[in-house]
Amino acid sequence: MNTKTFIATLASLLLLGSCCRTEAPAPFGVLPTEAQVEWQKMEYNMFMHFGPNTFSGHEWGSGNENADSFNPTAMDCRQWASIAKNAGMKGIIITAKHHDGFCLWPNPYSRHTVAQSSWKDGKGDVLKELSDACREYGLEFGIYISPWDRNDPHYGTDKYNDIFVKTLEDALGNYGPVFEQWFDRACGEGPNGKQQVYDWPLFNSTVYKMQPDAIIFSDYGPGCRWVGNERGHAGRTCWSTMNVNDDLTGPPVTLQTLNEGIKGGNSWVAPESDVSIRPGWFWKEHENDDVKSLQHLLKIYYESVGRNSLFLLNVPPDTRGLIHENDSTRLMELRAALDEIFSFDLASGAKAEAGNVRGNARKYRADNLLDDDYDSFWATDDEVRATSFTITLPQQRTFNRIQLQEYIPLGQRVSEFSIEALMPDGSWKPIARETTIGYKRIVHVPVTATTAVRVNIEAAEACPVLNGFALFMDNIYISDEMSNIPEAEIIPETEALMVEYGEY
Ligand code: FUL
Repeated sequence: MNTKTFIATLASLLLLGSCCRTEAPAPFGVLPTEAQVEWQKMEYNMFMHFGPNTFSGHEWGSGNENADSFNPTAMDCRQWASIAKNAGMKGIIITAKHHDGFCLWPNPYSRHTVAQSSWKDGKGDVLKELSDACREYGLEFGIYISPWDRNDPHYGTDKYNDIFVKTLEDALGNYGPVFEQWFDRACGEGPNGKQQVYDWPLFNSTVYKMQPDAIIFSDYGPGCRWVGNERGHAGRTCWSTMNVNDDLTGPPVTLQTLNEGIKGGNSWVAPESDVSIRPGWFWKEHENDDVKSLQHLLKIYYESVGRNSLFLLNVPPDTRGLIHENDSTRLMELRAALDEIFSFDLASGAKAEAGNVRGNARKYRADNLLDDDYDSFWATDDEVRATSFTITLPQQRTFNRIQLQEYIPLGQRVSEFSIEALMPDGSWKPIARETTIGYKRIVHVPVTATTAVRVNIEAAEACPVLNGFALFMDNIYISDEMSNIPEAEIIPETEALMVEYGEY
């Protein structure tokens, strides 16, 4: 071996040694559970409000409605599931019991259910039909069970909490896996004039006993949180963490905190953006022409999925028990638009280089940002919290969306970043400055033609760990200014009722 070869061999052995010795970045702060990571990867799900309100045109039923009023003439849960599947959604969450107390399954602990109606001679069971359809179409199945019950005579007393637990056990125990349990916090008075005091720790532990992997939605989680509005809009700054008490309830929280989360919060409760495709949550004949526009739905997609949140789109079945043609047509338009925008990554074939790579190890190099492996990531040395990576494209490419992803199994870290594009004269032009990234961040930038993009991580709570970078061109969504989209925070009828019942 001559001296040159000896030095080269020694250098590569040292390099190999340093790579193998490089420790993985330590997890930072509170972390998501494996179930929460899988839930976040679902991105886009269907919400369905269905029950006596579908037939009365009300948003909140009184609980006194005749059970026979629930009478879908042609209900077909396979139609719902096939539409959700074709729309690219991963799961369906249905109002198994809304505030009126009416149960879409024959709940033996209630006197206000499908079994008391003449629909299918009292033998119908929406949860059975829907959970079967979800299985058939490879979708996850979730349920909304409101603790408020305007029918149950025990509501307002301690006994009601035990009845509610039995209700939960029945719904969660008989229809296979439930990926999400949706809890609304609306709370009224019982026939005794007393407001119910909900036993949240008991309700949550019951859900986990029956469905250990279920994600529990409520304002505070513990699985995921409400985004703080009903227009599908997560904060431009959006942390997956928040402060939650040990008993998995409060403290009282503002709508802005729900929207943006809390940096360094003590619990991982990522936001879910629930929003209806129509003006109300339940079907109303007269709202037939009011299905949200493609532009509006795209805006919501960007402000939910593109801002570290899930997009839970409510599509209420009509009185036939079918998704109306207007809604399914719009869902397919949205699918086609998303496919057109996101099916080609304009960063394909690019090379990545970073100002710092953890331990100089191949395992953490910047190219990991560009592969399709969710679990391979770029990471820096522990002490490096601000640095850049540059993506060099194989040729000039034109785009207006930049997608970034943090590897959330190790926590959420980045609190400030900026993006620049290389200009023909060799200068770097700033095109974006934002705060958080989280599971997924889709940044809108002006239409940019360039051969290289530089992302500057300006500040992070711990060494940055990112697993995704992509570029897209959207020729469909016009712009926030031009799309002229109405901006009610909460569906007005619901908001009035929330205020009336002291929810906010
Ligand atoms: C709210 C409820 O009061 C509405 O009726 C609706 O179900 C919505 C999704 O949550 O808080």
